[in-house]
Amino acid sequence: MIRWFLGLDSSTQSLTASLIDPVERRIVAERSLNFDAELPHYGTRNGVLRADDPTVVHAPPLMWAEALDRLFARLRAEGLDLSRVAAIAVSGQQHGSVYLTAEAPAALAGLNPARGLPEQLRGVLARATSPIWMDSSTSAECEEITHALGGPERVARLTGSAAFERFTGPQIRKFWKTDPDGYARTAHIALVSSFIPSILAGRIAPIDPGDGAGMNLMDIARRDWSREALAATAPELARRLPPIVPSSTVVGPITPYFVARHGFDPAARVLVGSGDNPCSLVGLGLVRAGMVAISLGTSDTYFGSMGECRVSAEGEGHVFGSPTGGYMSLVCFKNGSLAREKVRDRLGLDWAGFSRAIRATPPALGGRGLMLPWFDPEITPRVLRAGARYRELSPDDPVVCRAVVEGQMMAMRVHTRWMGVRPSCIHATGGASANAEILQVMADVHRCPVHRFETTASAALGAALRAVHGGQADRGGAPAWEEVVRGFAEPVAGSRVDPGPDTAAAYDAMERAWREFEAAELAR
Ligand code: XUL
Repeated sequence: MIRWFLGLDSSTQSLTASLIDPVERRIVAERSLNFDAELPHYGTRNGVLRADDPTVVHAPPLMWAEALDRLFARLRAEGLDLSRVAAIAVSGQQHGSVYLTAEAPAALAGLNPARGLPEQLRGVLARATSPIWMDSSTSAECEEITHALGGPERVARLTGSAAFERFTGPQIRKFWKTDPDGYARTAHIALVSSFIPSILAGRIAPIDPGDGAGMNLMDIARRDWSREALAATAPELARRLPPIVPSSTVVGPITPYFVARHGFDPAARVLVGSGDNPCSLVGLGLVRAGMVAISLGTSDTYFGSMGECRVSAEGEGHVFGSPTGGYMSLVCFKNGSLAREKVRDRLGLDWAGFSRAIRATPPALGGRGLMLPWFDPEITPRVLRAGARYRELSPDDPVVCRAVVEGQMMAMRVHTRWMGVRPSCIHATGGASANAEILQVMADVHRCPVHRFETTASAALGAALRAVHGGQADRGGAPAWEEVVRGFAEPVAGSRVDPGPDTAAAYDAMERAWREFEAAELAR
């Protein structure tokens, strides 16, 4: 009997399962459970609970737990035999934290299959709701931590990111400051990606360097807790955190609860969890240094695999541990689809017209005209005063279609240089990756081949592939990552776009002018 591997992605709005067969290299099933629709008694909207203060965004951890039972029951109802699952790995929305009392280990170890998870876990939560990545209520705590650690550059060099409101350390500090009794009741702090494996394995699970790096608490170079960062965050934090272990570590066999309730094999292994971005890295096949994905969505995200740990001196983007052993970067550009749509709408074009305008305009606009697409306040580089900037260019000229895409790609080229790796290939995903002209500009500006990826659940797939790798590593033979992802994380056939033969010089010249323009606009 061929064994299956299960990836679970506990994301903001849903829990997704990706069940794969590594021998025939096929996805056996991919199913999602939407929290709002299927667990309405938690009262979430888009998976979250909002407070009067718009910066406060939480979610109920019992909902994430109950979703496990629901999704497993549904897979079984479809006739999928879960006893075939050899190993399970979890992906979680990054940064979110769960606060557990000293009674949690006993409750997890003794889960009774005759009763549901929420009623058995409710009593061990030291905090009823979990702050998640959309919460931005910790600016004061970010400042305090930054000050204690010696400035933003120091925090970035130490932990892989400057202090960010959504990161777990600032959130823990806020909890300690605003609810010292709740903090005192907390014996264990979990991430979403360690809470789910804790339930599955029936014991407090460790944290991996992929999601540990999203806390402002981990020494990014050593991949272990930074005593200094812990001290700057909250008292006696070390004893509340589990160890950090490599992403391929097996936490233990699945707990008898899931064997009795859903028919899992008692020998099925549960791996340490990781963040959704590190899991997507694997799910998109970025298993070698220099491989990059660009996701063209509402915001554009550039994330890539790095061999060495390098951090941006300007605090641009984030560095997380990669589940494949090295590091990954993640840089977010706020003005993505939104900026492209603004240009298209102003010119009264549809997407076909937008593409025609790109084709009709020479690379780098023939050396005439530049644009910075900051329609909204920008994250990278940090721009608070919104408004697109034009040099020698009218916003009503159709060449702006090419200018906006080139401006976006040049911003990525310039603001990811700190990674010290020239991309060897780019995997393009997200809605706008269907546009051939945009992919050509991407290939030309970054000077490497671009492949299109059509993935809907790259984090769940990445987790399933981690389960294959970790499940086999545990048996003594760690397979090569290229071999693990082969046949699963593959680009759309025939989608390769190569850089044009004579575009390099034009974009090198453009880069010089563009850097000068951007510096001048940032200084204003
Ligand atoms: C990454 C981040 C988000 C969440 C979404 O830093 O905040 O991508 O991981 O799930």
